[in-house]
Amino acid sequence: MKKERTFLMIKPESVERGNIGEILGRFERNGFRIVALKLSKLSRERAEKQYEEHRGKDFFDDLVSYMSSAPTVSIVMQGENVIAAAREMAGITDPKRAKPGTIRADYGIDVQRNAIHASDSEKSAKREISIHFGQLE
Ligand code: IDP
Ligand code: MG
Repeated sequence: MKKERTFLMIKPESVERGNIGEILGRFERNGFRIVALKLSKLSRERAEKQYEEHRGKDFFDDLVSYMSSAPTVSIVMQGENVIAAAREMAGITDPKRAKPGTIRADYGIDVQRNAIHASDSEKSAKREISIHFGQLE
């Protein structure tokens, strides 16, 4: 078991609908610890950086507009195997197809407004933490 850090983002619709506490609570109850936390409205530039790998896809512009349209919560979460665990807890991209009990199944609306972002690898986690928090302790 490896102590890791991952980057999570609670997406605009979940912030608007008052689901921040519910979503963060799931991580805390699973033994993970918040090491950085920020509520902010992303600039277009920062949202583009976050989703750089999807540039050129048909949903990219819409996704960037959406993610920079209203406040989001950026989180660095720490714990054993947290990168894979957070992806598991989030569920697959489309909330309608995500496993019951996952965050996306419970709180997501559609494939774009799917409640949460979670880094998909150690490399992505490092890159995303630095985009949103710069250098952390
Ligand atoms: P992931 O968040 O499960 O890793 P990705 O394929 O990396 O999914 O896509 C990043 C984000 O882009 C998704 O979480 C979702 O908000 C959005 N997205 C992905 N595919 C589509 C799509 O087909 N239509 C609209 N939005 C999409
Ligand atoms: Mg992804």
